[in-house]
Amino acid sequence: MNAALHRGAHTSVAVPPALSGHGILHLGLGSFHRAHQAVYTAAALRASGGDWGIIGVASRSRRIVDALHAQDHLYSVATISPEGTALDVPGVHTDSYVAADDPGRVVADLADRRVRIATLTVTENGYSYSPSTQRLDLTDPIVAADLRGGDPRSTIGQLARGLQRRAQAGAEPIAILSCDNLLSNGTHTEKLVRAFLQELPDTEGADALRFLDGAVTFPSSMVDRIVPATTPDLVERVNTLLGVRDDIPVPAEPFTMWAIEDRFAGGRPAWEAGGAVFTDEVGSYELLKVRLLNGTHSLIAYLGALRGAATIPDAIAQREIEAAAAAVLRREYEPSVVAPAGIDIAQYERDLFSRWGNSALGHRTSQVGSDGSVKLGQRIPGPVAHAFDGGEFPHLIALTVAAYLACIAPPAGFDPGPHAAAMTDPARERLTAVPARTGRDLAARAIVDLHLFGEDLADRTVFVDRVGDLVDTIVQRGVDSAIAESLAA
Ligand code: CS2
Repeated sequence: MNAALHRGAHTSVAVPPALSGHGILHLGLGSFHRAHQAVYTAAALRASGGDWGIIGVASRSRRIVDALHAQDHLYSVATISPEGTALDVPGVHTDSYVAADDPGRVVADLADRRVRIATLTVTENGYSYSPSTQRLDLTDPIVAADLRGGDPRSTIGQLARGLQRRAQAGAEPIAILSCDNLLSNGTHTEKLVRAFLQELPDTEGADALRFLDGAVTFPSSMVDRIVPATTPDLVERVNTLLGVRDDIPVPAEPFTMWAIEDRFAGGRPAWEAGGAVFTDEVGSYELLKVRLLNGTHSLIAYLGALRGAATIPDAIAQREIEAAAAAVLRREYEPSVVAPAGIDIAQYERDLFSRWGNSALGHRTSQVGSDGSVKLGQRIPGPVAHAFDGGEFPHLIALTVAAYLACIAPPAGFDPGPHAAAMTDPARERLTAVPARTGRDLAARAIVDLHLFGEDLADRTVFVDRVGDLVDTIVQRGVDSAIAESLAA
């Protein structure tokens, strides 16, 4: 058995940068963070140094934290393409812990003057946002408990309580940087943190709100890199290449992108050394990515699962799915965006097809299809409104929603297959609680009653009905009929 990865180990891959202090607190210690922000931070530290080591916080799971402690906080990122696998060891984490095991520590770390940036990858589902009220979800029992006091457990509660403590402890400037696939993710996070503070009694919230006005920034950012879950096979492959044991390598594609607003109240690492773009056009980057990449990705995942494909590359290799993906991308998503300066949309789209087709990566349809109730709310309402405003009907986006419903809340007697069954979704129970008699019932329950995708979509009856009819087509005549009908419409 190989020795475990540690700072003195001799490996054939790059030596991790020297660390001097922890300027960053990261919430959400999953694979994406470890293959994205950590890699950019390693490049920044290698190029210009600085005390920008990262304390990583996992919300509940001990697995990554235990392994990081056992491995000197080192792990490898395996960049995988059909041409081969390249390894890097970012080595930028100074410490890590599980928030649930150490409940007061997130608040204390956010008040620590050495921490000047808090980054977040807590997923679309981690913001305690209610799409129906379009504000902080005060009906969420965790948020309600965080508002009453004690150690906060929701991300927004942790940020608000941490900033409150920081305001009392010297009010040192700090930036809160969301790295999740949400539109205007900085503004969104700020709005939710402020909403939390506004709910507190005057004497409690007012100081923190004044601190936010003067010394806290919430830059928006667009993050992009396809990072599938780690498999036992990858662990074995990496260990052979590395020559020492790493229990938690992260697989990732070669493509990577980060566009960030340059508003860091407490300074920042030189992330541009890793290729990050600092720009005032983050909004355009976000729309481009969340619609063209993520929106089309959802379609590929749901159609793929329904046609028996375990992975995204297997799905996109099927002629019917490739045709549907090309149509939703070019006819329905592309017209709703304006490319940021310097981005050639035709090239961007060609790259998307080769990224989805990266068969060496094995990204699972069940992974991309999970949490659709929160992901689709970011991806589809804007392009649907755009299509209707232009007198067009977004048939393939309707198909995306129908395929999502057929996977997550399959009508009685319909078996969407094992890949759909493996998708997790916070709305699964609410969607299936009342058995739907028809596709239209199911679509109305999701879009109108539960407001899964916001107010605007709930009011578009023709869209809701079309989604329902496509669910019936999938159930009665099969997914291929639904694809053919949508392409021909
Ligand atoms: C995917 C994203 O799971 C999903 O919904 O669309 O995780 C996608 O792989 C990343 O956003 C790529 O940057």
